[in-house]
This record gives sequence, C-alpha cells and structure tokens, in this order.
Amino acid sequence: MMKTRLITGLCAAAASLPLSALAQTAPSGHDSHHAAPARPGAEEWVAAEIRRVDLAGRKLTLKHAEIKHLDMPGMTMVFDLKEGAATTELLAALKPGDKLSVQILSTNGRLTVSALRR
Ligand SMILES: [Cu+2]
Repeated sequence: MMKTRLITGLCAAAASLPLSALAQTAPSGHDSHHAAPARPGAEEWVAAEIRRVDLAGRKLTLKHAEIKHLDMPGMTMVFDLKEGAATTELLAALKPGDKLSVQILSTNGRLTVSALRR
C-alpha cells in the first residue's frame, strides 16, 4: 500500500517537471531553421523608455524592464548603441520619454542595444 502510494507520487512529480523544462528550452519554430542560433535569449525584446539620447557618443540611457536572459531586473542605466541597431531616421527622432522595445547584448561585460524598434 505504502509502496504504491510512493510510486504514484513520484510519477506525478516526474511528469510535471520535464514538461515545464521542455517548454523553456525547446527551440521555437522561428529559431529552428538557423544554422547557428544566437545565444539563448539574445533575441528577447525588452520594453524600455528613453531617458537620455547621446547619438554622438552612441549611448542611450534607458529605463528598461526586466532582461530575463541577463538576469537583470528593471532599472535605469546607460547602454552602448550598436551601429545599425535602428535606421538613422529612427535614431534621429528619439527623445526622452519615448517608449521602445530593445534587444540587449552583453559583450565582455558591456551592455549594448543591438536592435531597437518603436
Ligand atoms: Cu539594467
């Protein structure tokens, strides 16, 4: 009796765990056709609000939401702006208070906005 109960309990636990693990690690349909997929989470779009624009210095101060793939909670901080992250027209129009979606890359400890969209 006890043995049966124990096994049943273990099966229920084992059945629920792999499912959630699979859901997090299984490649999406979009990524699966890339020969060399980017680092996990690198294509995550993060909500951000502009605080300061420094196009000459290629820097953006953003109040960003949680960045899951970097394990970073929401905060206001300065990012480098990668060349080609957005069109020249879009960059020129950026101003404090604008709400955007950004992709953030971490390269040698430096955080860079690699893509940016309204
Ligand atoms: Cu941050």
